[in-house]
Amino acid sequence: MDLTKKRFKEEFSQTFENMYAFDIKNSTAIQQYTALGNYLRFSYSDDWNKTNKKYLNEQVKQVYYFSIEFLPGRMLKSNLLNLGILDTVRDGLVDLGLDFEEIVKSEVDPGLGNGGLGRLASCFMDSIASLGLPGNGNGIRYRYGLFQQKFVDGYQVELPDNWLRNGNVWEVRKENKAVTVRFGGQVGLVEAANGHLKPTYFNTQNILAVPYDTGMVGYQNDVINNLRLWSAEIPPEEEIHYHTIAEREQVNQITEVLYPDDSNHEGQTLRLRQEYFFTSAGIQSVIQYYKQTGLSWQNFPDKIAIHINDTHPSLAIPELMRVLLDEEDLSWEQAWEITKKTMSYTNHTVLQEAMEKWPIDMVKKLLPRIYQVIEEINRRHIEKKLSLYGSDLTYRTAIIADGYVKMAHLAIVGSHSVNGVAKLHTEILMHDVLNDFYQMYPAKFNNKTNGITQRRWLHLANEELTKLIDSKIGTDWKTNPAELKLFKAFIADQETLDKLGTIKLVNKEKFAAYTKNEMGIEINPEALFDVQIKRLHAYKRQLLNVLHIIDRYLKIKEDPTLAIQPRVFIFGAKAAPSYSYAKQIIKLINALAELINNDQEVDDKLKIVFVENYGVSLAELIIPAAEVSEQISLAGKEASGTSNMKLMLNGALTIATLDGANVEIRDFVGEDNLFLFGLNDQEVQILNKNGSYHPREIYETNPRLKQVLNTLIDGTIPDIEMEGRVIFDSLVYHNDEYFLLKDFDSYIQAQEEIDLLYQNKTKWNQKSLMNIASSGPFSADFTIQRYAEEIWKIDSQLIDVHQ
Ligand code: 26Y
Repeated sequence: MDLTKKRFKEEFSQTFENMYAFDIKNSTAIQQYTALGNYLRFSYSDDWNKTNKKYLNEQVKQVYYFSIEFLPGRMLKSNLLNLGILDTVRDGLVDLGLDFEEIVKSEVDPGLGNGGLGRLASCFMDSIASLGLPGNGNGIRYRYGLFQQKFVDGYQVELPDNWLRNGNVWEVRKENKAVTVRFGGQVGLVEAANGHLKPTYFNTQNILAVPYDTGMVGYQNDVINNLRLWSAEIPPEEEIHYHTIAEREQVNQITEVLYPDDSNHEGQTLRLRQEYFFTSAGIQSVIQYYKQTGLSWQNFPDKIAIHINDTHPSLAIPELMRVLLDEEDLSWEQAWEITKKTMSYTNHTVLQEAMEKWPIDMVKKLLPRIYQVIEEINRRHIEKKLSLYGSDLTYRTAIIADGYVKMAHLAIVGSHSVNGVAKLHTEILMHDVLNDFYQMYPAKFNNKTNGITQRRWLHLANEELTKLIDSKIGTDWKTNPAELKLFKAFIADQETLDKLGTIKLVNKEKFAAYTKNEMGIEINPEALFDVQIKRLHAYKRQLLNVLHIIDRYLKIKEDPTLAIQPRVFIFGAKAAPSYSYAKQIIKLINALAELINNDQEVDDKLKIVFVENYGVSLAELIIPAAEVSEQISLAGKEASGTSNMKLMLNGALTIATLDGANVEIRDFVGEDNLFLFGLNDQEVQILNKNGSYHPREIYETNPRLKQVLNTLIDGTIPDIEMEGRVIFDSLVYHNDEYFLLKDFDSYIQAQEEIDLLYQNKTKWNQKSLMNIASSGPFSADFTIQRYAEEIWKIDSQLIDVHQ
């Protein structure tokens, strides 16, 4: 976007005065932010409109990314960067006497996701727009995002996240595009004009789905795609039927709050309502769009791709069938062909407890027509496969079984592509978790290793590192991240290595200022910063990290004069409110922090910082300051991980199990540049199969580990009587499901190697540089290119993208 500083200052000041009718000098940062956001939205609205029109007029194929979560983070800076006016605006604001960073901070972080899956969706939206690909997001506009986390006496307390309190400058409400979503009622057959009997719905509850659109600004390419989030309202003509506040509330509830759980499927009707609400609204809006093209239904899959992000939107399959059958009068065969060719599905988990399944009666009652369609999909699926695969295999793949509708089965049967999110994860899907389906549909399965947008996670989060890279290898890497590898040429350049060290130190100082001001914890920026940031889960093994910290603490206590590498252990993690074990681990970490941070003898040698309310904005502060990246999940459990990629990109060295995308990180950066430890996936499987794992024996025979574990129950760590006991028992007596005791020694050894290497700054910085330079392949731009070419079959609308 062309914008001079002079013009910006004039136009922005004018916008401010138009909005507020007073002088900008007397305004608050929030008002300045609001005016600036509005100003930017006005500035790109023309391109937004043009992008839309181009897609329609040229009838290009488009993808619709259906996701129940999007976690975009603050948008002001990223929009400025992508519009190409970050420096102009920043300078202009300084001239106006305003504080840019304060303005940035007044944007509330939209917490419309739990973690990895939602953040991935947002990285993908950035890449889709930046590559000039015709793509749209479809999701829910939650009135309240993921809860705000507070610690009270070390315990997690959840407060509502009223992210819309000050409004949302980026969204545009489009009541002209509202659609009706129907729940409940009955299905009857009524004779249609052509004499056929046609399913008709009676006594349904009709909900108005109102879209709020947000522009997804492409990186300096004039492309503005659309993210459409739906809000539930009472249709004005139905107001008369709502007599009590409780009845009205039931409607608002649908889009009131995000489910704060990413591991335990709960069979809650409200969640099913949410899922149908946004998929039905999305499908209807796609259909409305398609009708404008005037093309025949047979061409639908040539123009539309619909992607199902995990099973949450998999009702898109029967919903598209319903529309094609009941509203557009297609035959089952025609509708099914179109649906399968249109839909593709990504799986994000191997955890059984996170696999969605809905009680038959619930689906029948809430979505009677959809249930009929699913039944018929299932009947035909079984009928077709029975003779080919025999009854055992075939019935294991049934969509309706054991009283439930199995959403993953529906998603696989109803789409043409099924992908995992890292090489190892896809292997596990094919050969283990989804093997029955792999036998039936080998060609559907493919891998798409996750990626991250380097624009947010490097250009914006780490401007100094970006400048250093620019000064060494030029700026081509910004549009072709593969070029980052050119940075390897500086592996022996002392000046570059020193600069890397200085940049890291400055980022650590920034984080230290945060912990001091916001948490009252002083940390030494010269200490090694060791970071584990992700949702709290037993399988992610934050607890293994804790055992290592206790081991260090004991060492220091045994010999207070010990020369040990000072470390700061940084945690950021929310636990699902109903996940009590995870919450007990939070309490344990906080109690341990309390003990260690206040122990004079320990001093600077060891500190624990557990940041409250971890989210995208905190990640942007922590990641550039990180030196060690903890990716220590039990092998075979983490589908991919994406913080591993962000940390590597910012020069942290990874300590890892061979799990998720860590395997590919190892492949790209080389075994010498990260620290591997622990069981691999095969070994875990064997131990699980032959039942030969006895943690109690390890406890009894490993004196050091015994000492460490005993601190959980012997009063060493104050105020964790209950939690300490539960955690101790889970490890020692209840079979240590995630093999912490088994991996303990090897983890400690890897940590010792880290300490040792850190003594040699040059060598450390060399490995750091290798990590930065090897992270290009994890750019979401590449991931999205593969989705576009291999699954969605959509083309970039930029003329020079393939040059
Ligand atoms: C059904 C409900 C309980 C549910 C809600 C959210 C289940 C799962 C989720 C979210 C899952 C999620 O975030 N998975 C993560 O996806 C990332 C992106 O692919 C992966 O990197 C990460 O390994 C995986 O845990």
